[in-house]
Amino acid sequence: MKLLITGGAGFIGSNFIRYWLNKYPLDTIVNLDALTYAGNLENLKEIEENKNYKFIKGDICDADLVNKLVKGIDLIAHFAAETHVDRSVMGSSDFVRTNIKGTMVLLDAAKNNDNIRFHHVSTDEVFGSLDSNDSAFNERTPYAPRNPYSASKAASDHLVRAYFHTHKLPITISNCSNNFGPYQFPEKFFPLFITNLIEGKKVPVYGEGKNIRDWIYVDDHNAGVDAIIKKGKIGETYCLGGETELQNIDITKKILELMGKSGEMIEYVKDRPGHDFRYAMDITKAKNELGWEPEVSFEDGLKKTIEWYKNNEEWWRNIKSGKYQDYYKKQYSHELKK
Ligand code: NAD
Ligand code: TDX
Repeated sequence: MKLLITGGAGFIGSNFIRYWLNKYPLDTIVNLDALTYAGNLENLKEIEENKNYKFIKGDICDADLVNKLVKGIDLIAHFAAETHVDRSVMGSSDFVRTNIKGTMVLLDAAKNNDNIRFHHVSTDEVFGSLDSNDSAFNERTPYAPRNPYSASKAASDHLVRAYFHTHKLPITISNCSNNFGPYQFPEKFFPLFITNLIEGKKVPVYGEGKNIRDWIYVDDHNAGVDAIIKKGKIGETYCLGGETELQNIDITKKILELMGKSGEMIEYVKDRPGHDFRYAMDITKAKNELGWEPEVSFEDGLKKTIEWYKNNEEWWRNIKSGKYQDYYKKQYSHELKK
């Protein structure tokens, strides 16, 4: 199979490419990524020489480029997005552009080229926010996004389904809960907290730290996407999650404990505006129809993740200092001059 992966230089996409080439070494992957602040080719260093892998620096909103790249492709797995909720609070435009327009450009290219199979990677945030006693989200939960990031992802999901109904494009969608693991950009909760503690800095807990997320180790998410690609029914949506609901403050205390730090390292800071209280996923459909379920326990995943950040200080220190982008300036200077 020949796959076009979008956003493969980011956190989940780079883990997906490694996972896929490891499991299906005869498949070919083209990775289209704009290398925004969140994209980092260091994430894929060990496979850059693989003859079945090719990187293209480009924007998913560039219809000419996308139309060229989809020729001969069997499947698009669409990971590219603006993903950080706090950034979407500061400004929506990149989110609307990449997440909505970019998805539309990819859908059009797929539709106009022999109805290429299209898998869209989405999030549990499109369903909104749960109270403590509400049932977990499932595939029939009405959409109720509450921040510009989730609103833009919700719009992209609707577009993907619209192309299935209107143009018979063979699509599938996954809505997954919060991921953690190696190569996550250190603006997100886990890598920010772990790297701050290695640096001897405090960790900023929003509000009282009572908000709840359902955490899944990144490889389990990618195994779920794999299961949908191989066994999912065309036109269907699958909810994926780790079945591990935890309050932010409890995770913070666990990270402090595993890293041998005291509660004095916690700094309670101003809450995120419109901070969704709780996300939780009911993954019964994926379990029953795909035979998929998460395999990595939260405790094991957290230990592996902390170890990874301890063993890869150069990777995240280059990001925190901004040095990682110097590489692209050299490598792609001809394009940046345009
Ligand atoms: P990320 O921010 O780490 O990576 C996003 C990647 O997309 C980067 O490499 C970036 O350069 C690229 N990109 C951004 N705009 C682009 C554009 N216009 N053209 C081409 N490339 C572009 O994101 P992530 O956490 O790996 O998330 C990947 C996908 O999974 C997203 O669609 C996100 O909504 C979804 N998701 C994430 C989580 C999570 O917890 N991180 C959970 C559920 C779903
Ligand atoms: O410094 C922080 N302090 C803090 O208390 C940060 C960065 C986060 N938090 C809290 C906010 C959330 O309740 O931790 C929780 C997790 O925050 P994020 O890592 O920013 O994730 P979240 O907002 O839940 O969204 C994530 O999961 C769904 C991803 O960023 C999305 O891309 C994905 O779709």
